[in-house]
Parts: sequence; C-alpha cells; structure tokens
Amino acid sequence: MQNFEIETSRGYDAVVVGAGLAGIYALYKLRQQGLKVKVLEAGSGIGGTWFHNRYPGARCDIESLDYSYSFDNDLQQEWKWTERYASQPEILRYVNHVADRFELREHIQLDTKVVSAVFAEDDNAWTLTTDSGQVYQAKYAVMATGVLSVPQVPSTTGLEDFTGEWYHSGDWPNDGVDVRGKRVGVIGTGSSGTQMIPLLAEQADELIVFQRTANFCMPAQNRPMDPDVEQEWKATYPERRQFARQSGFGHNQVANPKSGKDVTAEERQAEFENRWQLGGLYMMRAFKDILTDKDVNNEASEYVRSKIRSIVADPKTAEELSPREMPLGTKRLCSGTGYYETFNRENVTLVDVKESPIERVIPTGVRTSTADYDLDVLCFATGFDAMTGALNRLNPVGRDGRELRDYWAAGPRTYLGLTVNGFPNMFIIAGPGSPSVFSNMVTSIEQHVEWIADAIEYLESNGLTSIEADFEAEAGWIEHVNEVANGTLYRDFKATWFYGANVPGKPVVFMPYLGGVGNYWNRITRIAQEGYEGFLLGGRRPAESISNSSSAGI
Ligand code: N01
Repeated sequence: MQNFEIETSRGYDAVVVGAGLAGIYALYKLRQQGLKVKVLEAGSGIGGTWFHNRYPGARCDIESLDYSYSFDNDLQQEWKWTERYASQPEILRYVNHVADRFELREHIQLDTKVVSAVFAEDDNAWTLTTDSGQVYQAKYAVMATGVLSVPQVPSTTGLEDFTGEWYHSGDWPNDGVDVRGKRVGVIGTGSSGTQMIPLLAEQADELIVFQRTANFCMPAQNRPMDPDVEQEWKATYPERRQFARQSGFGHNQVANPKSGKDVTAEERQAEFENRWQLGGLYMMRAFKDILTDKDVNNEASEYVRSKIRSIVADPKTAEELSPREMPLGTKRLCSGTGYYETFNRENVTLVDVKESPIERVIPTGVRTSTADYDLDVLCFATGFDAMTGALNRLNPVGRDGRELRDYWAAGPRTYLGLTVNGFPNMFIIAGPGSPSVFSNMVTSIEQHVEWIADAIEYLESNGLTSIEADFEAEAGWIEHVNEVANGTLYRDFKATWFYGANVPGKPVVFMPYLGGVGNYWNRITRIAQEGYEGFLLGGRRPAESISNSSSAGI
C-alpha cells in the first residue's frame, strides 16, 4: 500500500478510542499509511479486555497460536506462547510487547476517557473531548471501544451497605484480591464465573456460588505448549491465517462437515466424546448442524449433561448444574478447568437463585428468599452491557446533531458493522452487525482495521471527503443480520447478552453477525473493490447503484 498525506490543518488525521487489541492494531496500521494518529485510552495501561479482566483464572478460549496478530511474520515467529490457551497475564504481556516492538506507546495517551465525540459538518471533522477537558480534532474517528467492556453490576439493593469487599470480573483490581481464609461469594456462572470459581475455591475458606441459570462448561483441555505443535504452526502460519480468515469463526478449529443426522447414534456419541476431549469450543464444531438442528443439539446437550452427572458426586448438585433451558451454545459456551469438579469440594456450596432469588445484599453478605449467606468478599461475574454499552455511553453526535444513543434506541444500526448512517468518517471495530463475538476477535479486528485503512486510502486518493452508511443499505444489512440469526437455534433462546437481554430496558435485538467470518470478509472486500456500494461517499452516492446491496444473502 502506498503512503499518502492527508491535507489537514487539524492536529490529527485519526483519533482511535481504546488501546485494546483493536486500537493497537489500528494505530499501527494507520501510522504505516502515513496518518497522524492518537489513541486515547481510559485505562491506566493498554490491553483493553485483557487489562481489566484480571480475575483469577482469566484465560482466552481460542488457542493462543490462533488468538494473536498475523500482520507481522517476525512477530508471530518470535513470540512464544507458553500454553495452549493463553492466560490473561500472558496476553497482556503480548499486547505490551507489540506496543514496544512497533514503537506505538508514545502515540497512546492512558488514563484518558473520551467523554464526547461530535462531528462538525463545516470542518468535516470529529472533535473528541476527554474527561480532563482536552480537545482532539481529527478527520477520522475510530471506535475501538470493545464489545465486552462495560461491566454490568446488577442493581441489587444494599450493596452500598456491604461491609466486605466487592469486585466485578471486568474491573478486577490490578494487584489482585487475596481471598485466603475468607468467605467468598460469586454471583454468575457464565464464562467469567466458571473460570474464577475453581481458583477461588482453592484459595478461599468457603465459596458460595449463586447460580441463576446453569450454563454448559466444556473442559478447556489446557496444557503447556507442545513444541511440536508450535513448530508445525509456525511453519504453516500463512496457510493457517488464511484458513482462519476464510473460516466460519476466524480460527483453525477443524469443523466436522457432516450433518449430525447423516450418521448413526454411535457415531454421534463418538464425535461428542472426541470434541469433549479436544476441549472448549470444539464441541460447537461437532456437526455442521449443531446450531441449526434441534435434535442434533438436544443430543449434544444430553451428552454434556451426562458428563456433568459423571463428574459431580452429589446427584442434586449435578442436576442443578445441568442446563435445561437453552440449546447448547445459544448462551456462550463456557470453557474452564475443573469447573464441575469444584462442586465436589467440601468448602463449595451451590445456591440456586432461580429457586431462591437474591433479595438484597445485606451488610454481612447476601440474602436470598430462603437464607442469609455471610461473606467477606462478593464477586460479580454478572457480565457486561455488551456490544453497544461503550458506544452508547460515549454517545457520539453525528451529522445534524444526531445522537448515537437515540439512533440506536431500538437496537444498534450499522452497515456491515463498520459505519453508521449520519456519522461520517466514524468507524467501529468489531461492533454490532459484524462477526465480532462470534469469531476469533483478533482475526475480526485485523479484517476490520485493514478494511478501514483501505477505505481511508480510497477516500484520500480519490479526493473524497467522507464515508458513511447509506440509510437503506444499513436497514437491509440489519434485516440480513436478523434473518441469519433466525435461521439458527439462537432464535429460540433470547435471554442472553447476544440479544441485550441481560441489561434491564435494553432492546432485545440479536446484535452480532452469524453469517461467518469468511463470507463476511469476502462481502466487505467485494463491496470495497466495487466502489463502496451501500456507502455515501463525500456526502453523495457512489456512481454504482446501491439498490441491490441490501437484499443479497450470504
Ligand atoms: O458474563 P455472562 P461473563 N442475579 O453475561 C448471571 C466473554 N468471556 O462475564 O444466565 C444472579 O455470560 C447470569 O445469569 P443468567 C464471553 O464472550 C470470554 O461470564 O442471566 N445472577 C450469568 O450466569 C462471555 O460470554 C472468556 O441467569 C446474575 C452471569 O451472571 C462474555 O465475555 C472469559 C444476575 C453472567 O454471564 C461474558 O461473560 C470471560 C443477577 N442479578 C468472558 N445478573 C473466555 O475467553 C447476571 N447474572 C474464556
């Protein structure tokens, strides 16, 4: 890609909000193109998700060799992952290494929360104001604000009077929490809860797990990095990265191309066992129709329940831990180590708060409808205001004073997950309407950043002033996102953060795009190559008609 200069009197060509994996790569890539870029980061360190989620056991559920940047071959060859699935501290070290290696740090301002972002038509520029009153102007605003970055603490009354310590998984203290000798409570049994529970159980005197909905938790089958595996990956990285980019979920997990209905019951059981042994999210690749065919999914669900019964000694606890409400995978599958085994420990108690709801936090602990639980430490693993939380809070103001929060009042509206009508030159990385959380985030981040960088180059080299989503194209895309989700078992279970259902008052709308990373990538690449159909360029439509852009299937 050629370097070019943007004619601007403004301080920056692009301001990136957020210094997680997305913001870091956006900074690298746009600087490579010759842009003057500033990254503003609210945290006191870089790393985003991996900076804030420091709870015990925090670990990625995509293999480390996959969950890493591909943009620099020396980086991927030289960096050594120590485990099959990297822990939070290791990923944070990696992000910091990348920032140092590519001399990015001086362009990142930490401890800086962006509190407003306003587009001025006359200047064709975004003005971003920080919590300390600093003002940044740039032609392009890149929102790398994360999709699981706003912790959701339930509005349980009494928390302010709790005399112990309390923490949220997504805002865990940098120095950790010492739970030795303490009575600890965990509310929530999603990915964060199921990861922290085994470690807290080992350290605490007593652990009370408050479970509202049982979730499926696969054994991660984590282990130290096998040198042969590492060597094989490094020898084939170009092919593997390409495979990931063209795959359904942005990684190298091999999916069984067969339908569960085309094999015998014995073969299905053998495949489920194979996937259980492979660990983590591999179960979701057992059969191509595991997320579309109820019978296949039911059988997989029952297989996992039988595993739970075989691990958990007390039959009543095993039953309480066995998910019954949703098809396997329609609530994000958890990947943990020793989760079910933990409930065989004497110092661990499972409390079913669907049966006996939490009434309030009391000064000494938690009160349910049937008992009081004394606690020294209360851990909220209660999730996030996902996908839209960070952007709605920032509430960018676009053309003609349009506020994002109003525009998204009935659910997020984006074209291809990348841009929003009325918000010129504002790009979103891995946001709603893109594969995002249904993919290896690093693959999706790289695809988005590269697409955005190309779009900026296209504008600049064609004398265009701006790019934004066309309203009709955006409407068509949203329809398509919903249509795809409705063709899966996700339509049958809506009580998840995929639908925003975990946040009171949030519209219940399926937010990520399920059409597959490869399909999505081919589509957004084609659209760019054909002159950005479905986008308004420089305030006018491109020469090509957009009339077909909203109706095409994947
Ligand atoms: O949050 P969640 P999370 N009273 O929303 C419960 C990613 N991630 O932080 O199911 C009682 O999934 C809630 O109960 P219910 C991953 O994408 C990845 O665990 O609503 N309980 C549920 O059990 C993941 O999906 C990794 O009935 C309450 C839990 O809290 C996403 O982040 C690791 C409650 C919330 O589960 C979010 O995961 C960690 C209340 N008032 C996270 N409110 C890996 O890579 C909520 N709950 C492995």
